[in-house]
Amino acid sequence: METTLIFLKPDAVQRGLIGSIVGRFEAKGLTFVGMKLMNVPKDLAEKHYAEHQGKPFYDGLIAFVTSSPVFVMAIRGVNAVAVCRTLIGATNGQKADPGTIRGDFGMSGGYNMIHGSDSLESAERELALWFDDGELATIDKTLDQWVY
Ligand code: RTP
Ligand code: MG
Repeated sequence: METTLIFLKPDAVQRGLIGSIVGRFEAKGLTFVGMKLMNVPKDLAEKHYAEHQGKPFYDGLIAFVTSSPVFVMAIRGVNAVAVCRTLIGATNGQKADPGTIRGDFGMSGGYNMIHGSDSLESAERELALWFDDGELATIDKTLDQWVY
């Protein structure tokens, strides 16, 4: 079991796509253990995107994700990190495969609606940034083991 950090960026929230996108993860059989709508403090955005500091798109990216609320999720499942990245699709919506979130809903490379952790190490780092200790739900899978 892995837990990954996903958030819907301001463009997805503003376009009214929360339900459509969340529904894809739910239908896939993944389990939500955290969910919240929040404004992103600048220091959190900077810590989250530290690997991109200095790149040409960095300042615009920080301005974008701090501009209005994002919808944050902690999603659990077998191979959840890779499965969620597959559901999300390539960074640029023009290149993302049909059937993926970015491939179906967007045309932009920067305003691309959604973030997903790119490795288990990133997921652990990002979950600790976005959720407090004890904030994630505890789920006893023995109670619903007939569901994937
Ligand atoms: P993310 O981290 O948001 O899940 O997306 P990703 O792994 O597919 O892409 P990454 O390379 O980590 O880039 C992080 C975010 O920066 C914006 N970006 N803009 N204009 C550009 O060339 C450009 N490149 C990246 C996107 O919002 C991207 O998701
Ligand atoms: Mg990334």
